Amino acid sequence: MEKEIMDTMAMKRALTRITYEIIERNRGVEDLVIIGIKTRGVFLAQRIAERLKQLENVEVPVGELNVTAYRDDIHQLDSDPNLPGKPHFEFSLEGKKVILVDDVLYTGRTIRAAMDAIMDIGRPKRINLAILVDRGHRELPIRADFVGKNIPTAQNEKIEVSVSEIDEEDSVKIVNG
Ligand code: 3GP
Ligand code: 5GP
Ligand code: MG
Repeated sequence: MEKEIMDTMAMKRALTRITYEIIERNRGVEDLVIIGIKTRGVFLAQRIAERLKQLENVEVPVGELNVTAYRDDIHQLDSDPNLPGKPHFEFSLEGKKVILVDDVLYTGRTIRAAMDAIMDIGRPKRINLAILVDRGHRELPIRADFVGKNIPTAQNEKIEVSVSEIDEEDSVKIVNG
């Protein structure tokens, strides 16, 4: 059983609100960089950057982060020589205000890994977290600064996030079982 929680317009409004909140919290966009966590976090990060351009007429750098190598359960995976190592961005993180972007926040382990990866290559001034859906069940003391929607879930429920760049549509659904 699945139930749609957000459609195209709802996602659009949530991302627009988050963008305004980012501008307000930072009193502008100076020294901002946006880092999207693969896979869908990257498309959300790009959309926020597009809105920042529309609203503030500034191109904020966007980077992509694959946190696989920094996960705390990595030893459980087959050791893969093709695992990405330290991240690389086209821009420096030194002294920057980083906005980390992901689609779903759950245990918080992905964000811990992302912060580890970022600290490995630089010393940003600050890291904030923007999330489209917070589904609860945190296992670490991590919270989001900007939230599209809080969707309390049972452990056996999943949040299905679709983005038109790689899926057929923009939607957030709650899926049972
Ligand atoms: P994403 O990379 O676009 O975020 O983790 C790979 C994909 O599996 C994710 O896509 C996410 O949508 C989906 N997924 C669904 N439930 C889970 C979960 O509990 N943990 C993880 N890591 N991914 C999940
Ligand atoms: P965490 O590390 O906080 O447990 O999980 C966050 C990451 O796992 C996110 O990048 C997200 O892609 C994925 N994830 C965890 N639960 C879900 C879920 O219910 N739906 C989706 N789409 N992704 C999830
Ligand atoms: Mg994700």
